[in-house]
Formats: sequence, C-alpha cells, structure tokens
Amino acid sequence: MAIEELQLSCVREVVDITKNASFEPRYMQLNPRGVVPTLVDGEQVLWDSRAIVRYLDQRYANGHLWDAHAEETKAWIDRLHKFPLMLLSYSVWVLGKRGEKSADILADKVGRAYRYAEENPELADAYRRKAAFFETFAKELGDAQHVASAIETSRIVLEQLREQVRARRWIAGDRISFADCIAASVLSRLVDLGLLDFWYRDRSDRLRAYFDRLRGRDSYRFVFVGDPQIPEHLRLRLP
Ligand SMILES: N[C@@H](CCC(=O)N[C@@H](CS)C(=O)NCC(=O)O)C(=O)O
Repeated sequence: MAIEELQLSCVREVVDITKNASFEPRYMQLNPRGVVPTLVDGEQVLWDSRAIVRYLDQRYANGHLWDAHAEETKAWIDRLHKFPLMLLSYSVWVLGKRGEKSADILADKVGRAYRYAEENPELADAYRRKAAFFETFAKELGDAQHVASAIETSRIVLEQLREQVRARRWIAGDRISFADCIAASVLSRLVDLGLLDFWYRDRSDRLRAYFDRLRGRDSYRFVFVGDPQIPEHLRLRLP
C-alpha cells in the first residue's frame, strides 16, 4: 500500500506464507528472518516493512509518507507496527471459532526449520532462529493470560486510534502517512477475523468512518481488493 501511495512501481512476487514459501532457502538467503515483506532494489536488500518504507520514502519521495511528518505520527507508526496481529490472528485461527489452522501447524514450522537447518549448513543459524521464534510463539499462544493481555492492550490502541481520527481525516491530519497504511492492514485483518471489530458494526463510529476512508483510497483497493496477483485463499474476507 505504501508503494502505491508513493506512486512507485515495482515487480511484485507473492511469497505464500501459508505454504511456507518464506522458509525456502532461496528466500532465506535474501531475508534471514524468513518473513514477508522483502524489498530488492539493485544492490539493496531490505526487510521489515518499516525499514523498507523508510528507505523508499527517503530515497524516492522526500519523506512524503513518513519523515516529513511530526513526531506524533512517527509514534503512531511505532505503535501500530507493534500491534500483535500475528498473535491475534492465530488466536482465532487456532484457538478461536474458525479453527482453520491447528496447533500442529506451528509444530510443523518448528520441525521444518530444524530440517532446513540440517540441509542448509550455510543458513543453519537463520533456520535455528526461525525455529526458536515459532517455539516461543507457540508457548505465548498457548498461554491464555498472555493472549488475553494482548487483546486488552490492542483494544486500548484501537480506542486511542478512534480518538486520534475523531476530528482528522488521517492520523497525521490532512495528509496520509505510513501510519494509515499500517492501520489499513490492522483494521482489515481484525474485521476479517471477527476479533476486536466492535467499531466496525456501527457505521457512525469514528473508527469505522476512518476505515471507510482508507478503503476508498486507490492504493487500498489495488492492494487489498483488486490485486490480480493475490490468490483467492490469501484474500481478506470483509463482510
Ligand atoms: N515486523 C515485520 C513483521 C514481518 C512478519 O512477521 N511477517 C509475517 C506475516 S505478517 C511472516 O512473514 N510470517 C512468515 C512466517 O511466519 O513464516 C515487518 O513489519 O515486516
């Protein structure tokens, strides 16, 4: 979404994490964390969405989406970037009503990472870190107290966001920023999960109105709705 907002063009390749494509050695060589997204720009290889957007923003867009904004907006970028979307998603997919993924899927990822570590000695450290990440993640997910506390913290962030956009078009005011792009994916995923979506059900809610503004952006429609490259099973399901 940020790339679209910056009016940059790129060649995109879908890395289907539901099929563990991010575990492939070819991908881990580029991005030793084995997570999406990764940006390749000539000699530069970057990962972590914040590092990618900051780089693109500084190099090609004069800080339009991030650096030219006030500290308050930058704080929102941090706050939303930390939103525990993966934990909340798995809490619905594994523990919640949808039950799409079982806890075995996490055990499979741990086993897979150790197996790849054996087969690819040059990437062994990266694969062991990935295994350790999923071991810790599975423990956190199995800890009801931990999940409940993440949900509560997230609820507070949503209330703060609702307050922030009460009298503003975007988080920064008149101009869209990277904070709004992160908010777009957080809010979309929550609606898709049916978790912490209390604001979505009331059309007059300020947060719902803000979400509808985000959904009206060409960048949102392109990435979340109309992107022909995204296979059906990876698409968001918004009621
Ligand atoms: N902080 C990172 C998060 C990246 C991340 O965790 N990506 C997840 C999907 S949202 C992923 O690629 N997971 C792959 C996997 O778990 O194997 C960023 O903003 O880029």
